Amino acid sequence: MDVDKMELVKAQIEPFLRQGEAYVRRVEDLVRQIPPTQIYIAVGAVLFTTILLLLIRAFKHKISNTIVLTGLSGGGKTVLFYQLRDGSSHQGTVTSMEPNEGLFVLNSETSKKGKIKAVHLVDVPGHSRLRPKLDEYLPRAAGIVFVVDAVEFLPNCRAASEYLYDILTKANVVKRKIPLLILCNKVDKVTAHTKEFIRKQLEKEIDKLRTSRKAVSDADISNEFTLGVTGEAFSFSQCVNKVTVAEAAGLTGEILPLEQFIRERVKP
Ligand SMILES: Nc1nc2c(ncn2[C@@H]2O[C@H](COP(=O)(O)OP(=O)(O)O)[C@@H](O)[C@H]2O)c(=O)[nH]1
Ligand SMILES: [Mg+2]
Repeated sequence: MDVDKMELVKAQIEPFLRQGEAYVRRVEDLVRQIPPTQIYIAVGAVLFTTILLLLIRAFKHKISNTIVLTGLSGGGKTVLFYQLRDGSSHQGTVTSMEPNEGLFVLNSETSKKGKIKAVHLVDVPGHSRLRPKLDEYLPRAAGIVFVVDAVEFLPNCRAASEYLYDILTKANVVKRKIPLLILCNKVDKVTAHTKEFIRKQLEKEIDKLRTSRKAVSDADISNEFTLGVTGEAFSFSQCVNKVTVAEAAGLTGEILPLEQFIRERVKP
């Protein structure tokens, strides 16, 4: 009985098999009619496209989505971090919990449709004991945000300039030309200095630092890169890195220039 069934199935399948064979033969005939060069070209084109697509994918993975948020303590980094992530400053509600790292979609973009890329935001405080953390994150940063307190600027100008100088002379920052945004924060206060004023003061201070640091590095050759053009007053436009200046108020949520900078560096 089983044998009979098998025969029946065979008989049913056979016409299909024969059709298949005929089809394969037809394709073979067709292929034989095509000149071999055309086949080589076609195969080449397919291979080339495949390799290209694979390369693009590999390259896309390499593109960093890390933004480093840094600056002297008290500038408003933690508040900015919360504004970017949650759209609120969490003032009074969160006290001890200090975020220093997160992977998230910017709050202002959560309602947007389409492809949105999450941003890896790292808050690296300016304490010298945390500088190794900076060395860890800077090499793979897509952008650096240097937060400056625009209200308490003058007393901190020297320290901020020194910190900025250190960042802008780091080998991996210069070589990779990582763009840097100087964010003058707390402009909601009437006593805040303007970004033009802050930029000029920082440039003046860095100009002074250049002379003193050069003397040091000439002695023990420790500094990685020099800043600016010798014999000319320092300005950020001389930097290999693109340096821009913007204003913000993390506390009141005026952070559009910051979001634009991040989005420009971390493309979906
Ligand atoms: N007026 C004003 N105060 C701010 C602003 N951003 C932060 N602050 C205040 O500045 C202080 C330091 O902020 P924080 O985010 O902890 O600075 P961080 O040390 O850089 O992380 C806090 O008391 C904040 O409330 C702002 O945009 N405007
Ligand atoms: Mg903080």
